[in-house]
Parts: sequence; C-alpha cells; structure tokens
Amino acid sequence: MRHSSLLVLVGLLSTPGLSAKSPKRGLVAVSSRDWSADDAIFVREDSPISWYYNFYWNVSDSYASLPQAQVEFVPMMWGGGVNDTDFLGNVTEMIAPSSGGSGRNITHVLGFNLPDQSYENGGSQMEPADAARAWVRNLLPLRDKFGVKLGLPVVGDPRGGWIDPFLKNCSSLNEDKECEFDFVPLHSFGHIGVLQDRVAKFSSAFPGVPLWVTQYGYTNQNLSTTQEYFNQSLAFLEGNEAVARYSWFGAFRSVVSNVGPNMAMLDPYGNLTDIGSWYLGGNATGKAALPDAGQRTNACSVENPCTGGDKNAGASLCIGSSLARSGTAAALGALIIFL
Ligand SMILES: *[C@@H]1O[C@H](CO)[C@@H](O)[C@H](O)[C@H]1NC(C)=O
Ligand SMILES: *[C@@H]1O[C@H](CO)[C@@H](O)[C@H](O)[C@H]1NC(C)=O
Ligand SMILES: *[C@@H]1O[C@H](CO)[C@@H](O)[C@H](O)[C@H]1NC(C)=O
Ligand SMILES: *[C@@H]1O[C@H](CO)[C@@H](O)[C@H](O)[C@H]1NC(C)=O
Ligand SMILES: *[C@@H]1O[C@H](CO)[C@@H](O)[C@H](O)[C@H]1NC(C)=O
Ligand SMILES: *[C@@H]1O[C@H](CO)[C@@H](O)[C@H](O)[C@H]1NC(C)=O
Ligand SMILES: *[C@@H]1O[C@H](CO)[C@@H](O)[C@H](O)[C@H]1NC(C)=O
Ligand SMILES: *[C@@H]1O[C@H](CO)[C@@H](O)[C@H](O)[C@H]1NC(C)=O
Ligand SMILES: CC(=O)N[C@H]1CO[C@H](CO)[C@@H](O)[C@@H]1O
Repeated sequence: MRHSSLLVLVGLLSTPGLSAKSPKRGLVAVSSRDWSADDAIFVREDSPISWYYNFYWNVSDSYASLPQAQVEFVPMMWGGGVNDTDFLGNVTEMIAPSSGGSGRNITHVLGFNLPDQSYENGGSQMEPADAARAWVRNLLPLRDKFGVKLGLPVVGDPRGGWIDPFLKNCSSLNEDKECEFDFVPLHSFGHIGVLQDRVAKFSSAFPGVPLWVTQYGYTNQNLSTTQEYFNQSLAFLEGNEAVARYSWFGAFRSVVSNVGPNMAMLDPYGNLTDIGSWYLGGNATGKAALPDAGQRTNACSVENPCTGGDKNAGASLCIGSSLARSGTAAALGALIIFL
C-alpha cells in the first residue's frame, strides 16, 4: 500500500508541462506595440494559463506559434457582421485552410463584446435584431459545421433588455430556434460581493450552462485591497462549479492600466507584480505597481507616464493610444471593461 501511493505521488510531481495548466485560467491578451516582448511572460512553459482571447478573430502575433493544445486560442466576433460573413470566412479558413494543410483546432468562439453599450463606452453597439442576423450568418455555421462551442454575447444584464430580444430574433431566421449558444461569458468589476452576485445571477438565468468570467477585477483600489480581492476572487472562481473559465484583467504594465495601477500584472518595467506572479503560479515578487517618485525613470515608456502626473488619467490615455494604433476592432474592445 505505502509503496503504491508513493509511486502515484512521484508520478504526479514529476509530470512536467501540461500538469501545471489550470483548465479554468486564461488571459485577456492586450498586446502593447511598445512592449510586445512582455507577451512571452504569460505563456512560459510552466505557465498555468490554458487559454486566451484578444477581442479578434485571429491569433495574437506573439502567440501564433503556440499550438491549441498548449494554450487554446478563442476567437471573438467583437461586433459587426450584420451584412457580411467575414468572421465566418476567416475562422473557417483558420480551421480548415483551403490551401490544404492542417488547420487550427478551434473549439470555442466568443460572441459580441458589449453589444448593449455604445461605441463611446467601448461597446459594439448592436441592435438585437442586427446581432441575431450576424449570429445566424457567422456563428451558427461554425457550430453546425465544426461543432465549435459558442459564447453568448457579453452584456451587463443576463436577460432583460438586450439578450431576450436577441434570442427571440433568431427564431424567424433559424427555423424557429433561438440563437443557439453553449456558454455564457460575463464581466465583473467591483468588490468580491459584486463578483459573487453576478455569478449567482447569471447561474440562475442560465442554469447548467458553463459561465466564463472573461474580464474581472476591483478597479482603482490600493494595493492591499486589490491583493485581498485577487486572492478571494481566485479562490471563489476556482471553487465555483458554474464557472468554467476566468481571465483576470489585466496582462499589461501598470503605467498603461485603465483600471488603476494595482490590477496590472506587470510593473512599469515589464516585471511581474505580486498579482501577476501569483496568477502564473509563482511567489510574490515585491515589485511595486508604480515606482516611488525618486525611482521613476524615462526608460519605462515612450509615452512617458512614469515621470508623474495623474497616474490613472495618464494610464487610460496610454492604453487607448497604444491600442488604437493597432487599428482593429480589438483595440476598441480592450478599452472598456465595465459590466
Ligand atoms: C493571422 O495572424 C497570423 C499571425 O500573426 C498571421 O501570420 C496571419 O497572416 C493572419 N491572418 C490573416 C488572414 O490576417
Ligand atoms: C445591412 O444591409 C441593410 C439592407 O441592405 C441596410 O439597411 C443596413 O444599413 C446594413 N447594415 C449595416 C450595419 O451595414
Ligand atoms: C477575412 O476578413 C476580411 C475582412 O477583415 C475579409 O476581407 C476577407 O474576405 C475574410 N476572409 C475570408 C476567407 O472570408
Ligand atoms: C481538438 O481539441 C479538442 C479539445 O481539446 C479535442 O477533444 C479534439 O480531439 C481535438 N481535435 C483534433 C482534431 O485535434
Ligand atoms: C428583435 O429585436 C428588435 C430590436 O433590435 C426588437 O425591437 C424586437 O422586439 C425583437 N423581436 C422579438 C421577436 O423579440
Ligand atoms: C486601502 O483601502 C481600504 C478600502 O478603501 C482601506 O480600508 C484601507 O485603509 C486602505 N489601506 C491603505 C494601506 O491605505
Ligand atoms: C494573497 O495570497 C498570497 C499567496 O498566494 C499571500 O502571500 C498573500 O499574503 C495574500 N494576500 C492577501 C492580502 O490576502
Ligand atoms: C516559492 O517559495 C517557496 C518557499 O520559499 C519555494 O519553496 C518555492 O520553490 C517557490 N516557488 C516558486 C515557483 O518559485
Ligand atoms: C528582477 C527582474 O526581473 N528585473 C527585470 C525587470 O525588467 C527589466 C526590463 O525588462 C529587466 O532588465 C530586469 O532584469
């Protein structure tokens, strides 16, 4: 008896690579053009990150060589697509290249990002009727043809104003069926009670359907409050059976954060903060989100946010400008995080 348990234990401890993966834990990948080398930090060989999304249909440049089995890429249809099938065409081409060769094994796709919010608020601003047309044109074919699992559009209110008319609008377009979906993404920004309430609300609105918390955090709090929230939320999300996946916001340097510096996983110089290191399964690093005035240097940013000024105001401008320059819908999506 003792002998065989020991063997089992040794087996578990010595399995490299995949055993370190956390099936729930993912990444909101918002690559910065100025510091694209930072991206590699999150997917090192011992990283528990098992999946990522980037608000776009295509892989992030930095992660293009990673196979799905190592870190699953989840395409998102951010918005649009009412009168075209570009998303369907591009994802189909990725799964089954017309030029031959083996495609990427896409198994999940995320629907529209905040269609219930205006562009100004970072939403994808879609009427439920238009969104239903885009769903039937671009998303249902992926489900029917390749068995891809679809994430419901992410909105503030689980049923109510936007989702119900959206689902009903499909019936006239889709043989009397609703807009079919397989999992339900949600965002949560606020204290731990907000997260618990939102998960409970979405669980009861969609009983038995897996929930993905695709952006969460407690914005603009001091370090101890942020770290306490981080620990509590991680334990809650890991332990909650309704939650299939989660991704902390965010994977960026504190100086370009639009949610306050302390939520950032990287310090101004691209080193992991405590939260960043904990999220990746490591120990505290003791790296401060922002350096003291005396330690600030111009070296940390071309946009110069380290040298002072209003931290949070500068932050949101910087993330805005650096993402906006990438010129994709992905950029818009990344700016907005609220509910
Ligand atoms: C998708 O991204 C990869 C990696 O950056 C790139 O090589 C490829 O050209 C992109 N595909 C399209 C159609 O833009
Ligand atoms: C889609 O096409 C319809 C009919 O041609 C047009 O009225 C509508 O403005 C178009 N919508 C978008 C978002 O392009
Ligand atoms: C991919 O999307 C682009 C627009 O972003 C579109 O021009 C192109 O036709 C799409 N590719 C396919 C194969 O549908
Ligand atoms: C694609 O990935 C899924 C989920 O990991 C797996 O079950 C399936 O076998 C994979 N398919 C191929 C063709 O690799
Ligand atoms: C379809 O969506 C529109 C808003 O875009 C809404 O006014 C209408 O009531 C919806 N249809 C149904 C059957 O719910
Ligand atoms: C951090 O913020 C919390 C909540 O606002 C407050 O109770 C606490 O005193 C603050 N801690 C420090 C070190 O400022
Ligand atoms: C958070 O958890 C880490 C261990 O993962 C621990 O070192 C740290 O003290 C905790 N912080 C708070 C505020 O709970
Ligand atoms: C974390 O610290 C503990 C105690 O010092 C050490 O045993 C462990 O190897 C460290 N883990 C990592 C990933 O560095
Ligand atoms: C301790 C540590 O990893 N420091 C690194 C912080 O980031 C700078 C810039 O990338 C590196 O030069 C340091 O080595």
